[in-house]
Amino acid sequence: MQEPKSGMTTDNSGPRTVNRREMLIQALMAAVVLPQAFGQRGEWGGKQRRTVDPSQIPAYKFKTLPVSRFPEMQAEYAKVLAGSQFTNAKAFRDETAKLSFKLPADFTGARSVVVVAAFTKSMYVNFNLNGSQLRVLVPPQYYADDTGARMKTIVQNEIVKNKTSRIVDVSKSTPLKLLAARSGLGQYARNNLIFVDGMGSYLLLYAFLTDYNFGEDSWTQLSVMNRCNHCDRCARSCPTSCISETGFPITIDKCVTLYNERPGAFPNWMMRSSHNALMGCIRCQDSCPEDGGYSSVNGTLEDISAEETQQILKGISNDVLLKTLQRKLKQFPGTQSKEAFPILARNLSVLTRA
Ligand code: B12
Ligand code: SF4
Ligand code: SF4
Repeated sequence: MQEPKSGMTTDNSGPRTVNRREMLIQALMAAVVLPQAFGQRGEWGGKQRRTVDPSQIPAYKFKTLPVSRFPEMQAEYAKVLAGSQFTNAKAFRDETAKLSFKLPADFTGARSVVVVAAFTKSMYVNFNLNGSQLRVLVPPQYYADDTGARMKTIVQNEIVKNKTSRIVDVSKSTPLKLLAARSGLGQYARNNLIFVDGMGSYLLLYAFLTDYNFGEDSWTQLSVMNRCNHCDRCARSCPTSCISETGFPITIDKCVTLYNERPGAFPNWMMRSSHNALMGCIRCQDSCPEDGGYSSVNGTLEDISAEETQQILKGISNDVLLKTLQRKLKQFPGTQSKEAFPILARNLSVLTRA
């Protein structure tokens, strides 16, 4: 009988090739299941940062709640916002004023809400500047993600599993983190984000109302992710010190994202070195041990040419440039209109002078 060649195994169903990809996946899988000792406060117990096999990360996870839970969540959300813990900054109040747990007037027959967490990786983009490349991060949420675009269809076909139930996307009008925490889909953490088992915090949340009755209620008490009780890495990594080492929630007034998502000059107190992404900020996620592995799963967008980079930095937009950038940057918010373009110009410019 012929001996199996190196790199091949035999079983009852005949020879099976273990290719380089499978060997790599096996090695990565072993790394995933290695226990992550997390000893001293705020430090990695082990020497190695966790690696994750991207093919093992679920595309999405979901939970459902009956809409009879809406009044409780509405009262809870309104009470928190009326308290003194949260900023009165106009940008924050404008955003949160749009959010509630109220049924839309044209869908009072909704029975359940489906809350979905979709794993969403960060992207990088290369700008060509002065003969070299500047590699810039585009965090989840600032580019059009394929799974996000298909989410309503996924909910209809894979979660509700019938074509007759009505599904309405209420992601833009619902307080998503509280919904995710109350449904048991995820937990709040010190950095004020929601973490979901198997995807860390590298996720986007979505909510859909449906007239389908799931007949279950996964109502969950609010709790903080256990690891946060003996860790403060996000607090130490936040460039503007918005995260408390001792309490919750964050000081939103200081959050880089509050300023770089919108037009206008950055506050004088914000150091140039605080900026680390084309929009938003990634520090409280990429420093978190619970996000270890997920933060390394990323992709790359199409390069921005030297000429396009120059045009952006000069702040002069035209229809052709906007169209090209919308395609290359996958609908990045600063490419959506001539009015939004100065946000892209400002955000890139502060990174080039860092
Ligand atoms: C307004 C907003 C912002 C504001 C304010 C952020 C904030 N922390 O509220 C700004 C512009 C700063 C922002 C920044 C970011 N955002 Co934002 N943002 C939103 C938005 C529109 C509303 C959030 C909201 O309701 N805030 C109001 C407060 C009151 O809500 P809350 O934090 O849930 O408050 C609860 C807790 O604080 C809790 N609480 C208070 N004290 C305590 C104490 C304990 C012990 C416990 C357990 C709970 C608790 O009670 C409150 C409710 O009852 C949502 C989208 C949506 N539709 O919900 C996205 C959303 C929250 N953002 C998101 C993201 C990704 C970000 C950024 C990471 C983007 C980036 N890369 O920069 C940063 C992260 C900043 C941070 N560390 O929080 C994701 C979060 C995904 C996740 N994993 O959780 C969301 C859900 C968007 C989405 N579609 O997925 N964001
Ligand atoms: S770094 Fe992660 S685990 Fe540590 S306190 Fe912050 S959110 Fe919690
Ligand atoms: S997004 Fe950046 S600035 Fe805002 S809390 Fe997180 S680390 Fe701090």
